[in-house]
Amino acid sequence: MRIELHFGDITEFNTDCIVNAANSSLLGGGGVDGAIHKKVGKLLKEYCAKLNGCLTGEAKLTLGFNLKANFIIHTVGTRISFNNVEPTFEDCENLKQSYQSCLEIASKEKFNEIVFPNISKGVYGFPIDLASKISLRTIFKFLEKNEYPKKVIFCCFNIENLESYINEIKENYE
Ligand code: AR6
Repeated sequence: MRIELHFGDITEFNTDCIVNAANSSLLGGGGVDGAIHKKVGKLLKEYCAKLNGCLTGEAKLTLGFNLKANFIIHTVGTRISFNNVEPTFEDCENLKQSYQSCLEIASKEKFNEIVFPNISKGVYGFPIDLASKISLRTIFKFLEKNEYPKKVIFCCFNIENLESYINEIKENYE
C-alpha cells in the first residue's frame, strides 16, 4: 500500500519531506504553518522571504533545517471563507492543484516519502469530506503513473480528519 494514515504532529516526522499548508506570503502563520515555523525558527523565515511568495495551488521547496524531515514543500491551499460556504469548481481545482504541485516536486526530487497535512481543512475552511475525496483522488491518480514518491502519508491532527479518510477509502478504494 503506497498510502498511509497517521495521527500526530507533522513536525515530528522523520522522513524525506513534509508539506506545509502555508499562506501566500510563505512567512508563517497559524495552524500547521505556525507549528513548522516555530519549530525551525528564523532560518526558515529568512529563506522563505527570498522565494517571492507562493500562489494558490503552487508549491515551493525548502530544506527541513533542524526538523527530522530533510525537506519541506510549502503549498498554498484554497481559502473558502470563515463561514464554510460550498466550494466552487475552481476552489476544488485549486485544492487538487496544491496536492498535484507537491507530488510533482516529490517525483522530480525522487523522494521516497512525502507527508501531507490536511491542506485547507483548518483556517482555510474547506469542507473536510470533500477535501479528503479530492486529495485521495489526486494522489491515487498520480501514484498510478509515477514511481516517486513511493509512499504518501496523511498526517492527521484530529480524529475527524482521520475518520474522513478512512470512510473515503472504504467507500471508493477498497
Ligand atoms: N501537525 C499536523 N497537522 C496539524 C498541525 C501539526 N502540528 N497543526 C495543525 N494541523 P491549517 P489551512 C492540522 O489551518 O486550512 C495558517 O495560518 C489542522 O488540524 O494549518 O490550509 C497559514 O499561514 C488542520 O486539520 O491550514 C494559512 O494562513 C490542518 O492541519 C492558513 O493557516 C490544516 O489546518 C492555511 O489554512
